[in-house]
Amino acid sequence: MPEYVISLLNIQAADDLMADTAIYAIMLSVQENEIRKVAGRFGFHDVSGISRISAGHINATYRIDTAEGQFILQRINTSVFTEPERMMENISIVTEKIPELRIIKTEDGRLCDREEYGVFRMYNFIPDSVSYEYIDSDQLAERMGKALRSFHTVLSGIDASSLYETLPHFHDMAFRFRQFDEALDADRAGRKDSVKEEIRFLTDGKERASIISSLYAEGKLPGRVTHNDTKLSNVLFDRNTGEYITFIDLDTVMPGTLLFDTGDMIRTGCSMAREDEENPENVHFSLSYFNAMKHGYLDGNDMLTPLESSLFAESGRTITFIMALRFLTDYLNGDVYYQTCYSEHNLVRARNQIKLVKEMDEVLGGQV
Ligand code: ADP
Ligand code: GN1
Ligand code: MG
Repeated sequence: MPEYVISLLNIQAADDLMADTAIYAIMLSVQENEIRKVAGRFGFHDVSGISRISAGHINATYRIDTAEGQFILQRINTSVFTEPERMMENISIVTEKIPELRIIKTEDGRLCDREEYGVFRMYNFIPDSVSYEYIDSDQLAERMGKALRSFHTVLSGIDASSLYETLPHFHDMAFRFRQFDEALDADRAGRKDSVKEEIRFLTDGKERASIISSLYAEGKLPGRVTHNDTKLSNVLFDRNTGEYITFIDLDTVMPGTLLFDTGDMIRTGCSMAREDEENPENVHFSLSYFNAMKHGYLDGNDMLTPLESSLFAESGRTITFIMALRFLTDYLNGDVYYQTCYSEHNLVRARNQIKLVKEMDEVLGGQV
């Protein structure tokens, strides 16, 4: 499994990883200086190491090494999260229930730091932990299912009305189709003509893909506290024992349906390759992982209504579909939302999601 750590204090190591070292080196000197100042405002004036963790499409994440130990410092993407202080209030409510993950406040007691370089927050660094980009055994798939069941049990102790809706309409299919249609109309990057097949697949699939989102909007699926970004790489496991530690990336915790979370778990945990695998031949949906995950999540789970349980498989299809739609929308818009490393990155991601939806239909068709 790949590691996503680049030391900012070791340009030689970065050299192996970055295509354009000259530009990266300039970026490094600015960032290192910024990070030291920000860390100071959290009370850490003796930073001995800074490493960029490159997993994640939205925020910028660093591990900082200090005399008091290691910490996670994140620059929050304020184009996406426009009210970071309110988002941090949500996270504060949730982390009260998660002893493994603590917010480190600024020296003057704030949940995040808003200064000249942006908005930053800090957490304890969870040592000996690992997150995966894809699963390689039934055992891990079952563990992932159990992990989400236990996380949902923890969230069920929180009153949904106490949370701010950080990103309204996040999984609202009608809203995502409106964004898609706007991107098609504008065709800002001039890419529309090159992705006709993908556009057709998504357009034709609108009705079925909207089932869960419509049931939720109609109040037929209960509103609960949900994570909304339960992809595999947002879960930390113990590097030595493989045991689940905690979900991280709590930015999108807000009211939703549990099916948004089971869906993203299935999307990422039953794919046999990374989300951005460049060889489509390697992208497959694993029925075996799906069954293991399903046992892990559903066995002994008394939270779900019969309707929720019956839509478990459909949730995977729905969230995989919505991600195809969102990646393709961003591709059409010229890659303005997700971090990308090359010009076709969002297209590769979108195509992989489409392939997974097609394979789900082949192997799970009857489970809906
Ligand atoms: P993003 O919002 O950009 O996805 P994440 O919060 O998911 O950022 O963090 C990115 C990566 O950083 C994670 O996949 C994980 O590897 C690592 N990470 C984040 N928080 C912690 C933590 N508290 N302890 C250890 N590693 C962490
Ligand atoms: C983003 O932050 P990250 O990388 O965990 C996105 C999710 C997508 C995911 C796809 C706020 O999550 O919705 O499912 O990428 N987060 C936001 O990998 O848009
Ligand atoms: Mg993440």
